Amino acid sequence: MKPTLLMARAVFPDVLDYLGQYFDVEANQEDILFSQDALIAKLQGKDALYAVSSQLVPAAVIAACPRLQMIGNMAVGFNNIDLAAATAAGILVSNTPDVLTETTADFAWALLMATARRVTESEHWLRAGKWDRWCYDGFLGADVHGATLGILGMGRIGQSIARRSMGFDMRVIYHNRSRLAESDEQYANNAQLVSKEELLRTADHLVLALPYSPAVHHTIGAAEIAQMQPGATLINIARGGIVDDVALIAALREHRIAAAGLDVYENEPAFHPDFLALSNVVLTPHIASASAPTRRAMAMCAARNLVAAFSGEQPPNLVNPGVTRKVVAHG
Ligand code: 8YV
Repeated sequence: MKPTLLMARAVFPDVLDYLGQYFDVEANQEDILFSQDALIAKLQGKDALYAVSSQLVPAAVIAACPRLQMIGNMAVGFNNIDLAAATAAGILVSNTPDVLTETTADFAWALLMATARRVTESEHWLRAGKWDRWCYDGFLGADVHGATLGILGMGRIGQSIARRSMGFDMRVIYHNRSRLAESDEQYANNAQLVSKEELLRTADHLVLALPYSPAVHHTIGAAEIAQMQPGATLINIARGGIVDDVALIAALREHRIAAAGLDVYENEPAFHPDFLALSNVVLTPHIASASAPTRRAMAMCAARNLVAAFSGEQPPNLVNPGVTRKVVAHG
């Protein structure tokens, strides 16, 4: 008998076909969003869950689903899953690193450029029919070339963002839990480790690329924004909750920093409505990894992790390798 698998959301049909070779799959191609109760009900009798980062899997779900043996998350971030509870329950958890690094770094730059050079703001103005003459001071933005790029969270994605700054003759500073190896710093355009205070004070463009955990909740709040330069831009491609959105809205409204570019929000997709009234913020709906090839690669990566586990192998992207697995042999 094949193991049973619940799909939290819709996925590419060929990925579903692939999974169907190994699992008895309950698909969700209607893309219904499951409440916690619905998820618990659907997971009864299921061995595995194919999740995405918007599908929360808290301890209550894990406790209520004793048969669950693995969660394959189609995301590099896995803060949607209570990892400690999953690990204690013997549930394997995997993510999809690497395959999205370059695409996400590309998008950080798209957001940075659009924010610094006021691309979406000026387009909205043009589309509204307001363009009747050229003006010497129309939509003056910040320079990107020659500026100081600050990166908070210098993992794979942060390093790839930094590397791209070579073409813009930028100086790169970063703050991270630990210093990178010298070769990685060189790769990242000779990035230089600084304190968080120096990063905030010095960066012309500050990009957030750190993973979310409760320890970094509101790591950028009113006090941190107050330390930034008045002409600075803030880019968040990491996770909602790292920035205090209410504090950012107040700062943008009072032009305490020049602008922000956001792909992620607290409580998304129900983000703070006051962002909509601000012209100095570029807003995108959590699409940093959304290139066609990368989303396919992520979907297959999550699927392969699940297949590996139920074929008796170690999933390549296990995030809780210390887990005492309860995956039973399924042939
Ligand atoms: C995903 C992401 O699009 O991988 C992540 O952690 O945030 C995005 O790439 C999204 O989370 C899908 O689950």
